[in-house]
Amino acid sequence: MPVGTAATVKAMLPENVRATGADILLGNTYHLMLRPTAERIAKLGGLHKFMNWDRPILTDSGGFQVMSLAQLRKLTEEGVTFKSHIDGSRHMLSPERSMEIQKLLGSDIVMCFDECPALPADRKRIEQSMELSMRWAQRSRDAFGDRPGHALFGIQQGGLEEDMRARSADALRAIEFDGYAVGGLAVGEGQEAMFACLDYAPEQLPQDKPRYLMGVGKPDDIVGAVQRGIDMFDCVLPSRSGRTGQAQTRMGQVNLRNARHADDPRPLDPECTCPCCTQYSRAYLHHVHKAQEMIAGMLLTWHNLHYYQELMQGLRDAIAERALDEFVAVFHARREQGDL
Ligand code: PRF
Ligand code: ZN
Repeated sequence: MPVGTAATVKAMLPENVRATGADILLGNTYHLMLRPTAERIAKLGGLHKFMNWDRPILTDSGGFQVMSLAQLRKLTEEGVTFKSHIDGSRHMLSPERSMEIQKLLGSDIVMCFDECPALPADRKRIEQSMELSMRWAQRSRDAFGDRPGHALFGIQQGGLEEDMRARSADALRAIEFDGYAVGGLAVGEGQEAMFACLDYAPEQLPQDKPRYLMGVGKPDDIVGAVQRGIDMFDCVLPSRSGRTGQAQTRMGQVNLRNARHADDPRPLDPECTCPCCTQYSRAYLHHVHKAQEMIAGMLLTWHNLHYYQELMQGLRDAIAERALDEFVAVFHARREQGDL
């Protein structure tokens, strides 16, 4: 899922996002409740109409963004109060309020309201946080109610502790959700620790429902997580890094800011069929990035989203053909070969 935090995938028209192959976008409760507010979006006909995206939208529930962006946070059993990072105004989020906001937005896939503890944290802190998130998961389920055509996903927590991940999974399975997220990872623990957790976490969740790893990741993170059973991802990387001159390619990451591209007439990735790679040179991308022209972010975001969508399609095809290991071997070999 490309990330459309503030009702836009930055630097891209919705029809262009669709042209990269995206079927679904992620939106954010936290940002939209502060500006322009969920009530205003509801009055204007909902988020799909507001942002001109008529396909599915998954919304994150806000707790994770409060913890990373808001000021003066106060966490209680009821929920969290905080000051907006935009204008300092006071707000409250709880499972009930998060469900209400996601309903006002018209979200197709609603995420439970959870708490994601910053790592490293001791076992006691992880346990208390996970138990709070599971009580909030039940309250989210109760507040969400029965909404045909809309899905509610639970979010597993439990840090890097296998037993707590298992307890969290059991609590979520007992409540019953339409899909299950693995939360609390990619928060600074590193790929090795994340993969060690993903060696057991997806198996603890139902095999016949989507399993979603929140906020991941770099291409090799995604490939490793798919090998371990994950079905869905969201990440700002393709759009955010595009705006800082970084491109993901089959050969690995390319930094267009680097002076070695200044006279290079070749496309960014000769095998890529996106407008950036078929119509522009590395020299041009280097120039417009250096000159801070808006087209730099537009072209690199387009390419990066195209790359990620093609990677995911490749993974799906490989799984269908029972050839995932071969696909992954080629993926790593080409990256080790490097940028030619
Ligand atoms: N919970 C929620 N959103 C998230 C996370 C989480 O744990 C993460 C962790 N990588 C990203 N986004 N609700
Ligand atoms: Zn391209």
